[in-house]
Amino acid sequence: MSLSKVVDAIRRHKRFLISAHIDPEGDAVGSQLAMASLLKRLGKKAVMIDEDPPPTSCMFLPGIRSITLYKDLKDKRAGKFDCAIIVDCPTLERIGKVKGLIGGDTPVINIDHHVSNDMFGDVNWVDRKAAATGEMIFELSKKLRLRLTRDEAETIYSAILIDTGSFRYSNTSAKTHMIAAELIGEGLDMNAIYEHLFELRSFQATYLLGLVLSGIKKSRDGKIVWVWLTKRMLKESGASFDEAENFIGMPRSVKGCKAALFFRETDKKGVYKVSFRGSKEIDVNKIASKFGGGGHARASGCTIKAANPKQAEKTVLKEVAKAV
Ligand SMILES: [Mn+2]
Repeated sequence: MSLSKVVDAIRRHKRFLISAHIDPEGDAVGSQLAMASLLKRLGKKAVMIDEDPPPTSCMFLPGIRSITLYKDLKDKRAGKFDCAIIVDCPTLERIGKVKGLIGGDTPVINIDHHVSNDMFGDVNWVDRKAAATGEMIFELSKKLRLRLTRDEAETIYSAILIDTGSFRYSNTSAKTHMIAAELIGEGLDMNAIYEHLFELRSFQATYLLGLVLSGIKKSRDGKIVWVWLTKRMLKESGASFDEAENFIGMPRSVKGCKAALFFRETDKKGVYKVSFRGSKEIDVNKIASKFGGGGHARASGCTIKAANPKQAEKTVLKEVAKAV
């Protein structure tokens, strides 16, 4: 039903803005690229604009350099597009400054799979069972009767790979595998994609991982395990923040860990970002929501303000301790 409405809205409009959440990862970026490509094949104009750059690990994706950063836009007026498509984003606020480009009467299409999605669109297609927004773009291509090109298949496959941790997380379904099989059938080099997304890491990022792990901590019962990424560590290693995107997998895989946390300092003093990963007994979306964040039941994030890192840690751990 919602999917048909998305198709109707796409057919009715001509100039599209496509955006995704700040600090985008593979699902956000891959879904955007596939979406833009499909629209162009329908004879539409599509411009991808994000506040933050794509992660380094995704720079191999076809078309990635056609994503424009908000800060590089010469014309920042609203209303240049007759429709906005927001992918992989739980709230409109999460697209950051790009929101300012959407005119008051511009219809917004919301395509997402986050449990915390607040149905911000004029057309909302939210499938909380989808492992990745990429799966939904795949379904959309079917509905549009467009056979995916190899490049589109690669971007969608990468989106799915990131959000399922390469088919390891519990959100992976039989449907996920069936979609993957069809995508692979378009001639993808699965091994190369896997290496780009999960294995290849710069020397600097590997050094950074060492610094981050040297500060690993756990609660007395071992059910909560967390790490910190500080600006000092970034400086010492020479790595960029986005290269640390998979680091949370380290505390997460500690035996007995029910909730893994990844804290990081931001450029703003007193502002900290926290990523959460939970086991199946713990809903980390609920924990992140208490701090104005959100995401999925097993993976979520939030931003908090605190006087110092110790205080930020204490505030968050208190809420996590209640849940475990
Ligand atoms: Mn996603």
